[in-house]
Amino acid sequence: MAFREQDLDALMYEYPAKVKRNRKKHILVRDTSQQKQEIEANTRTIPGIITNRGCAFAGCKGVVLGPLKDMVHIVHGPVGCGYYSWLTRRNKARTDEGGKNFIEYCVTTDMQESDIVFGGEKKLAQLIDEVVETLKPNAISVSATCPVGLIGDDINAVSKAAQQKHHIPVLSFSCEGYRGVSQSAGHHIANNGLMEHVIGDSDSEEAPGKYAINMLGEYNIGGDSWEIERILEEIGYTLVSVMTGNSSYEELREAHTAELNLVQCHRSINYIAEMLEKKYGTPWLKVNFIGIESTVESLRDMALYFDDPALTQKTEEVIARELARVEPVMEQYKKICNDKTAFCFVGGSRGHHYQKLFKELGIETILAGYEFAHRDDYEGREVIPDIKMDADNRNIPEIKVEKDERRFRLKIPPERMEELKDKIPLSNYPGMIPDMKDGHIVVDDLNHFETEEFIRILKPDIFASGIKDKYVVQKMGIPSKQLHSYDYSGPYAGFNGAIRFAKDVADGFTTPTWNFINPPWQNEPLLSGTVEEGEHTC
Ligand code: CFM
Repeated sequence: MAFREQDLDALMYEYPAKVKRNRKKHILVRDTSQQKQEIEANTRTIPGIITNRGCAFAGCKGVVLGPLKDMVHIVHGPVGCGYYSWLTRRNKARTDEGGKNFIEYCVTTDMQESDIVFGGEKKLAQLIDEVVETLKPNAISVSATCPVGLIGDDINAVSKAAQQKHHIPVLSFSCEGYRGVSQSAGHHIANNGLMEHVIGDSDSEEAPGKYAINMLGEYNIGGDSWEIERILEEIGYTLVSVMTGNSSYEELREAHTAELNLVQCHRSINYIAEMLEKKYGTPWLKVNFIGIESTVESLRDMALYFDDPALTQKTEEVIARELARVEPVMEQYKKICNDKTAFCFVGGSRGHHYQKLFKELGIETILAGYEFAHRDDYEGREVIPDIKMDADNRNIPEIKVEKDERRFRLKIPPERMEELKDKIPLSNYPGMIPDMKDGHIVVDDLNHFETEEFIRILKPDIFASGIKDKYVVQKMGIPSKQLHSYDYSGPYAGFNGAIRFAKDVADGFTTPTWNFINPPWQNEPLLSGTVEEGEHTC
């Protein structure tokens, strides 16, 4: 069914006028006849609306810092903030030979009422002492939760003193949950801290090998980066660091030596990508390793950047071998998935990245969106100068990064850079909207009410989102795929990941479970009543 802009009014029938006006700016129906379509994003969710978003603390400690395995990440706050950010994101990490791995630990100051009243700085300092003594990490992060900001504990001063006392880096992050409008603010805060205190903090001037790259915005959910690394290493790339999946403080210190930065998740890490370009002259390339075609395209873009016949040849050899292996398997699953439709609503990049993989299975994404992305993730980076700064954005400190006169080096000549920009997404991300088809819907910060209404009207065959809405939708009889945690499956990236995804999705359609589930409304109406004559009782 074709959905039109006018249909939105009917969909929002329950909303008060003010809410309706607000939400309409966050939803658009793709119309390619319009040169430019604008969407509102990265603004506050209206109180009372059930959003899927998280908080700034989640974005900083949970998303960007959490995967760094040789660090201990201290949660300064009530025990709940520590407990609920403990292993809830599937950023996997292996212990390297002789290396440190604290990923399974939950370390928190467990603030009590007396700490809230009298301050928690002493408790934090004691905890840092204990962590250094018992775990001996390579570095420590301290992340602030809401009450810490409210009572004014100076985590910077405590961390600095601890750093001097123990001679290991103790980094503090003022990422109180209420800063900004979502976890996106936390990404920015973490990016700033890593750039200021970690990246480039080593004496190395040379990369450890040929075709040296960093992989930014890849968090090894369900083992994704291991599959990407398998491919890149076979081709001959030297992976200096991954930010931050299965990575470490020690790896990140070397990141300035790379020749190119790949950006998988633009939303969570574009700040570091930009700062690395400014400080060291390292360009960044937007890649997407979700889906076979996207993986092939990204590998070819990388080869074009390095422009070395041996690398290009090896790239093509690996692509040809992998395609011959995985395409026949994908064909089998395609028979089950073909001609189906999907909703694809995930955090800040997967709502876009997974559309091509769905397409390879013959599944059309008819509604997509992000929980917390910004306008540039929807409309492309050229809108950045037009994005209005508001009070929430100003709440996140900007850091000033300047050219490192000693280490700055243009990795390729400016003319070649300009030439390449016409061919590959170098220092650019065109966003989700240009890839959507006419009549398809883009929704920012989709909420539970709208989820149910869009499902009622568009009846998708599969719903891709997260834990908060998965089971509600599954009880409607619609297969639901968690694209944050992958439903405990994965990897979904690269060639092997595409096959696993295809299998999981096909299993979702064919499981006999659906024969045993009858949603209540299929058997009986939700409400029934009779009209009888009689006295009013109210
Ligand atoms: Fe980037 Fe992510 Fe995402 Fe994200 Fe996230 Fe995640 Fe996500 Mo969940 S960093 S924006 S804050 S790709 S945890 S690994 S799946 S919402 S789409």
